Amino acid sequence: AFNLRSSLRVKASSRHTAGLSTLAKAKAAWGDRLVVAEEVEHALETGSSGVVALETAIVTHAPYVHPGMPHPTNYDCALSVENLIRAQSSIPATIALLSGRIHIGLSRTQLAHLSDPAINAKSIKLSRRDLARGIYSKVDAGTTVAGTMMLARQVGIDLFVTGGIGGVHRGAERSMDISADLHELGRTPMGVVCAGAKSILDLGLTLEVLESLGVNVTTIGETNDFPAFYSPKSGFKSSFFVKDASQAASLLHTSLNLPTPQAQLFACPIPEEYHAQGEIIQRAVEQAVRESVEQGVDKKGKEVTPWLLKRVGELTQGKALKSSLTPLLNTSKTTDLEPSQTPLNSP
Ligand code: PSU
Ligand code: MN
Repeated sequence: AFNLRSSLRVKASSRHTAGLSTLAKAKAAWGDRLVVAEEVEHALETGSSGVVALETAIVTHAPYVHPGMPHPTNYDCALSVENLIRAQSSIPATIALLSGRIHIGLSRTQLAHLSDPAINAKSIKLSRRDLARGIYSKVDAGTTVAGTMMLARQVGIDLFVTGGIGGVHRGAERSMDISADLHELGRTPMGVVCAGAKSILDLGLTLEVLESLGVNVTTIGETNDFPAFYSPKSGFKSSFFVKDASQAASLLHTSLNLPTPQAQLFACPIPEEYHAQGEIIQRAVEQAVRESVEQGVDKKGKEVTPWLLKRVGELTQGKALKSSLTPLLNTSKTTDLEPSQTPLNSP
């Protein structure tokens, strides 16, 4: 979470607007379909603090998304992330659909509602394509990276923090299963901070598609190693690296002030001390993927991910869940940023 501090944020947003703020325009455009929490509205309108968007698909889709957080871990984790952001004097804006209305910033009661297994069993996983039907059917929905970015951008939020982004699935050359997250990164100008991509994906192809879509990938660290969520290195390289969060903020500031729509994707490797544990889990992921191919499960479309996650859970006796919280919590700590005046290093 880079707190793109007041002046910086206001400057970046005012470029998009003449007279009316982005938020005021969004309110006019969306009417009562849009509900913005008071503290989020205050921060956006006054620039008193940075605002950081958060997704909720990992809250509502506990059994199907990776890391597969069961109740009440989903609620606790979402709240911990919000608290980490507050600790860096930014305002968290957790985004979801509640009864078909877009909410930017959730109360604890709303977050608890969304985390409840009885409720989230009926919730939809909302990506860009799902917005109209979600509003029309007045459902509750957890937003994916794509869904969250799209809605955050509407109200003028410049920064979004998550664990792992979606990407290109293994075997996508046949299945065409490529997450809408990648396309959203190619069309929505904001900073997205992650710990890598979902561990079950094909990372090489994911980076290729990001390049095709015009998305720069920046590692925050000493090298341009692209992290693999559970471990600091994936064997693949990012297109750029910066040494700390303040350089990242400067790059983001530059990007937001260009008249081009792409997001800047930042990858925060997990700290070295989690590496060993991460290796064990990544090996279980590889084994589960191999078994899915042997058993023909890999051809079953939407069933593949839940199957793989269940198998990884069995193979690691539940350790995967605990470890998967680390990268998410870590990205949420990489944060309060004064923009740096020092020049960016080039890889
Ligand atoms: N990262 C993970 N696990 C997940 C997700 C991300 O490690 O489950 C969620 C995010 O909400 C992401 C979504 O945006 O999965 C992508 O889903 P799909 O591949 O269906 O686009
Ligand atoms: Mn998909």
